[in-house]
Amino acid sequence: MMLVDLLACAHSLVHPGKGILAADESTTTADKRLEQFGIKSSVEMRRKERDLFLATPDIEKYLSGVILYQETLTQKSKSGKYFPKLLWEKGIVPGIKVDEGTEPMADNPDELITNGLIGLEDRVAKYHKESHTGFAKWRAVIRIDGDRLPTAQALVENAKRLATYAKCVQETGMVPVVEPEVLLEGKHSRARARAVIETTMKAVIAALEDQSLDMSGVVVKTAMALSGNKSGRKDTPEEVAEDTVTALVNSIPKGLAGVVFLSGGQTPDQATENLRAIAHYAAKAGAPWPMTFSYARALQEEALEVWRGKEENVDAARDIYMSRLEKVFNAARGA
Ligand code: 5MM
Repeated sequence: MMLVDLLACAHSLVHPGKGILAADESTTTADKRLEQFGIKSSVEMRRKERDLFLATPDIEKYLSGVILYQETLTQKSKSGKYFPKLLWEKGIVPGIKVDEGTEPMADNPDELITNGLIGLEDRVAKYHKESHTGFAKWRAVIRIDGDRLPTAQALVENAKRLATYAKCVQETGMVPVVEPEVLLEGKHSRARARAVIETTMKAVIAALEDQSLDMSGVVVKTAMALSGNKSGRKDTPEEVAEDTVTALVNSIPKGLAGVVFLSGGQTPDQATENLRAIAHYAAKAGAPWPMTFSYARALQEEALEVWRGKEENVDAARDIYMSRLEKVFNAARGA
């Protein structure tokens, strides 16, 4: 893919209202999610789960891209087509998760560092060449604990790795989706989440600039600014919108291709209503880049609950999935 294609791909991913389905749960996470809904996991059951979400007719009305896990690249839909091909034929860009998960940091085991730089260049080139992926995602995980965490060391080291991966992906001709996730877990206030998102994003942008990335071909994936899930506080969508957009406007330069949100453990309704309020506030505040969704749980969990791994439930599960996609699509447009 030439640079011009890369930029076109970055812009198509954040096409107004359309968003990205994050179907890139690693095997361990995918198994945990299936088991949560009473589904016995196996390679074939994970393939059926991916088929449920990727082969639903008309998802291209709402989705610009889907992030896949490596196992899914070489699996086929019920129709006999490889999943990346199926998506391209629908006009949806297939992407790939290229990080290899997190481990505790050597100097501070309470914080996490993301692995996957070893052999990255070869893996990225292979995914692009053999599976025709158009973008690649790397997730760093940032924990909040009062004023103690995150440490500057965790922010700088994770930002450096995000920038190194992003450079490698861009040089291969794919769009990097750069995800520093600030976790919802904890007793912290929404103000603290906002400050940490802003500081984290500043560290990431500085690292990307150090690597001379073409920012117009970069998509950033972020959490929303929310009170911690053990804070006892429930934020209104307007509060979330103001703090989230302010943190991002203060840290992300004009010229970036776009910003996408993860759902991070919010209910599907919360993730929808908060996104709608963000779209309204962003328009009012004049945020300089498009913003949309890149949800995993908030798009899939209602359908998994209905599906429960059974063929006879596929149609009903797809109905509820399409209904959620439509709600989130409208919310992203502020409608
Ligand atoms: C934060 O997780 C990302 C978005 O998902 P939610 O909308 O559910 O928060 C998601 O893309 C995540 O990176 C993948 O599911 C991979 O997660 P694991 O834990 O398997 O690396």
